[in-house]
Amino acid sequence: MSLETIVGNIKIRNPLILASGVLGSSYSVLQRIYEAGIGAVVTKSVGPVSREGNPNPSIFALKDINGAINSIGLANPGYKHFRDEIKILLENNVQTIVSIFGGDVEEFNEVLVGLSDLSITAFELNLSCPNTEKEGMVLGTDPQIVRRIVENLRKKTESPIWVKLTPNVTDILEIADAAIKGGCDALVAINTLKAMVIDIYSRHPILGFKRGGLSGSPIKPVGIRNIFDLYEQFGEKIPLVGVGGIAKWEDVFEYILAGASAVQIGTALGIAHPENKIRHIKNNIQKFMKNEGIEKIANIIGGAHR
Ligand code: RRO
Repeated sequence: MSLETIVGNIKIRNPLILASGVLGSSYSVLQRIYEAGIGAVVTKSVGPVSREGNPNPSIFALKDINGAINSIGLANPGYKHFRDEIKILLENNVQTIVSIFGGDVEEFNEVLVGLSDLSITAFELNLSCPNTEKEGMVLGTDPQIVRRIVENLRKKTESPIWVKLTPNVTDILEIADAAIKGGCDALVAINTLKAMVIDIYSRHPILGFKRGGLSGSPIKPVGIRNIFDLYEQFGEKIPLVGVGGIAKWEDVFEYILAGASAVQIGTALGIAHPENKIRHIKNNIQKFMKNEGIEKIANIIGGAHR
């Protein structure tokens, strides 16, 4: 029995990947979680220059429903300052997927080219951040722009290119099709859903940026539906990475059966000692596979369609 999975041409030792943005971008934290047994890590999204992000509070926990609303606002050190952290991770054999963003084709280009000498495991294009005025999500909602960005970057790197999609569109399949035509190697679905919270006593929005993105358990069925639809439309033409509300080992199988080759875990790892949760999920995945007679992950990808 093996937990190994393949996304495009990358072998990952198990289907669990740390989602972007949850544990920051310092190499020591990412390395620790990798050593605890996660299959790969995705960094916080980095752009062309450093950004402070949106005013506090920028995260609000929805404790009763295991969710969160964030409006971090792409806070990041800029790719030039982030290079050294990525280098250390790669030197220590941590499978590192670098999430990048830009405001237009040229900015995406600058970031990718500025990091492309590092033999990065994969780039994840963040075309789906809900928390800025102009960038990110606007790009990711226009199929022509998506195709142009992917097509352009495809020529600039040997590393695989994954595209992270927003669910905040009428037709995610149209955007996915554009990314595939642009030449991406995998699709990642989904980013957070547009959301908001208001304090009834102060009568003001709680987040500093007012609006935010919803993550965690409440969005799991939305993620499953999107992966199911993407798999039904594109089948084995493009590998899918499922993300949204994964907190338990059962959620991992649900995403795989919908069509994901691997999954990313985000909000559920934003806790003290996330290593313990990784170990717990992994052990239970192993147990379930043994009990169900599942030899390898590939045998059940998309199983809910058969
Ligand atoms: O930084 C953020 O506010 C953020 C990003 Br880049 C993203 O892709 N998704 C999200 O919910 N927040």
